[in-house]
Amino acid sequence: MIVGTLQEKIKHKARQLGFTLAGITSPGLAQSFPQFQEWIDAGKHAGMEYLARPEALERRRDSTLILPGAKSVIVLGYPYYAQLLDEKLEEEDENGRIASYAWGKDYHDVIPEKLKVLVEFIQQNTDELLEFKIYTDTGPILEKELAVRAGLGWIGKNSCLVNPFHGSYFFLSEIFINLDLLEPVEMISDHCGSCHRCVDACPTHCIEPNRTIDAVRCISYQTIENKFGMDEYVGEQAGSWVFGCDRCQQVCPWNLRFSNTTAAADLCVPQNSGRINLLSELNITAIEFNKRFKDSPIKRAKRRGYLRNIINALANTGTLKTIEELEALRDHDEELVRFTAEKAIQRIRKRMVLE
Ligand code: B12
Ligand code: SF4
Ligand code: SF4
Repeated sequence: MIVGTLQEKIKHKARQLGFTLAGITSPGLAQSFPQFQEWIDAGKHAGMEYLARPEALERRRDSTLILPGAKSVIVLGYPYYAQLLDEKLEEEDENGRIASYAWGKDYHDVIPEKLKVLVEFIQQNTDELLEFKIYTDTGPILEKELAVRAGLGWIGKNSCLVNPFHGSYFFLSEIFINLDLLEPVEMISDHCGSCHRCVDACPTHCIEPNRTIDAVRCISYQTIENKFGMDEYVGEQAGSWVFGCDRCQQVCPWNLRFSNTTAAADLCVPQNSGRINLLSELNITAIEFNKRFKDSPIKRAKRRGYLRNIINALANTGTLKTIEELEALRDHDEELVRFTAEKAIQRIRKRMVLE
C-alpha cells in the first residue's frame, strides 16, 4: 500500500507506471502566450495550421477552458531512449537515422493508457467524483509552460524542457482534474548558463534567441509534419535524418551527463539504434509500410512522406550507383516520391561534379 498525502501517493503511483517526472500546477492564463502569438504571427509554425486556429489559440492562452471546473493539472514526464552524441555514428554513411523518440512504440498508444490507470488510482483514493481530461501532445496546450510551472524543469535554449536529473529525452503529458491538489512548487531555475552547444550544433540554424524554433527550417518539422516537397536548404542540411532530428538534444550536457538511458521498455528499443538501410527501403509497398509502422510514430509521415525522407537522405549520401535506383522511381505510384526522386538525382549529379 502506498502511504502519505494524496499528492505523494499520486507521484509514487506515477513512478510505478514508468513516469520519471511528476508535478502539479493550476490551470490559468499562460504567461508566455504573447510569445506564442508572436511566433504564429511570424509564420514560424510553417504548415502546422492547427496551431493557429482561433479556438486552439484561446485554449493555449487560457487553460481553464480545457476543462471547466478543473482545479489542478498533474504534469508528467515519460522517458524514451536517449540518443547521445556518438561521433562514429555522426559520419554519414548509407544508413538513415531515426529520432530516438520514434524507435519504439507510438507514445500516443502507450502513455494515455497509463494516465487512465493513474486517474483510476486517484479515484480509489478520494470520495469526490472525478472529472478529468488527459493529454500527451494531443491538444491545444502549452505543455512546456505547464511543466515549468509544475517544477519539472526549465526551457532550454534548444526549446526543449530540460530536467537537471533526467535531461530532455522524455515526453510530457497532463491530467486536468477537478480535484484541488495544489501545493507549493519548487521551481527549477534556468541551468543553461553560458552554454550554447545546441544553438551551434543545429544543422539549419533554426533555433531562435528567444528559445523557440523556426519550424520551417527545422529538420524535425520537414521530415515529420510537412506533407509536401521538402524545403531544399533543410533537405541538404538534414544529412541522413529520415524521421525527426535529435541533434540539439544529443549535444546537451544535461543529456550527456545525466540522462537516464534505462527508459521504459515499451518506448525503448536500443538494439535497432535507429539506423535504416536507405536503399532497401525504396521498394517498400503500402502494405509493408502499414504493417511495419502500425504501432510506430513513423506512421505519421505516411508511406509517401517516409519515402520522400529516405530519398532526401540518399540525395545527401548517395553516389552514381544510387542514381540508377532513383531512376527506377520515375513510375512510382506517389507523385511526391517521383518529384523528390527527380530532385535527388539532380542533387547527386551536382554534388558529384563539384567533388
Ligand atoms: C509544434 C511542435 C513541434 C514543432 C515546433 C517545435 C517547437 N519547439 O516549437 C516541431 C515539429 C519542429 C517539433 C519538433 C520536436 N518536438 Co515537438 N512539439 C510541438 C508541440 C505540439 C507544440 C509546441 C509549440 O507550441 N511550439 C510553439 C512555441 C512558440 O511554443 P513552445 O514551444 O511551447 O514555447 C513556449 C515556451 O518555450 C515558453 N517559454 C519560453 N521561455 C519560458 C520561460 C518560462 C519561465 C515560461 C513559463 C515559459 C517559457 O514560451 C513559448 C511560447 O509560449 C509540442 C506539444 C505541446 N502541445 O506543447 C511538442 C513537443 C514540444 N515536442 C516534443 C518533442 C519530443 C519534439 C522533438 C524532440 C522530436 C524529434 N526528435 O524530432 C523535436 C524537438 C525540436 C526542438 N528543438 O524543439 C516534446 C518535447 C518534450 C520536452 N522534453 O521538451 C513535446 C512537448 C511533445 C510532448 N508532449 O512530449 N515539435
Ligand atoms: S531538431 Fe534538429 S533541426 Fe530542429 S532545432 Fe533541433 S537540431 Fe535544429
Ligand atoms: S545544449 Fe546548453 S544551451 Fe542548449 S539546452 Fe543544453 S544546456 Fe541549454
